[in-house]
Amino acid sequence: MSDLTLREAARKPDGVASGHRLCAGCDEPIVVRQILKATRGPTIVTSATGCMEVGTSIFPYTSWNLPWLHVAFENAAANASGIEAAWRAHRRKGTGPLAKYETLDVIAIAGDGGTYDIGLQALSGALERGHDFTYVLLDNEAYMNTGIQRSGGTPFTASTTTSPAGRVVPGKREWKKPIDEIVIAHEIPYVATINAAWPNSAGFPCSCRPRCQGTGR
Ligand SMILES: Cc1ncc(C[n+]2csc(CCOP(=O)(O)OP(=O)(O)O)c2C)c(N)n1
Ligand code: SF4
Ligand SMILES: [Mg+2]
Repeated sequence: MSDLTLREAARKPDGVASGHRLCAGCDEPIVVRQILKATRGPTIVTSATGCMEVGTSIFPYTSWNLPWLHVAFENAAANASGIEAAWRAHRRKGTGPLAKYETLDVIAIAGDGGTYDIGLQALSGALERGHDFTYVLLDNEAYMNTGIQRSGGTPFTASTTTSPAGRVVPGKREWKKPIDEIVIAHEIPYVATINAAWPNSAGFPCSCRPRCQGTGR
């Protein structure tokens, strides 16, 4: 269970403002808001491209009420690693803009295309090195914002523009990649699947962080 009650969460400011350009009814900004409510702060977010990114950062506007970095499609986890390593170096040397922060919540956000496929190498490296950040996979099961192409996260037989279902082929011919098992195999302290319908489940991955830090990973 999260230490954060719904009442406390409701009183905290939103990390993502309304007025973004994601589809009406999209749950991605809801989930991200819930996760950001559970951070201790200060918080830095870095996003690979995807619906959540392009829908919140159309120039000259931004929906982000906290430091937020765009990063290339393949390296959200590498960027988060670098931010966390920079903070540790600043703390160690006692100098630099991050030196004054006793805690820093670093959040990397990427879609299924940016995680199951193109960002997997950066994610695996970051997990293996044991960087202290929270990685949020927003799994809508296809490359959605570029026109619904199939990804490694698209389920078996799903019809997409690059795996169209027809009389001969029933849709995607491959199974959904077991990303949770791949991540768990790196022996990191905490992995969870979350759902916008259960706000405390979204808050938990971040509010458990102080306890996870004791593991040294
Ligand atoms: C290296 C690279 N290849 C392709 C693109 C084009 N591109 C931008 S977003 C995107 C799809 C992202 O899919 P996913 O990660 O699942 O996020 P979603 O749009 O579904 O939220 C693609 C192919 C890019 N920006 N960079
Ligand atoms: S296509 Fe993208 S913005 Fe629209 S509902 Fe799906 S995830 Fe949200
Ligand atoms: Mg996707």
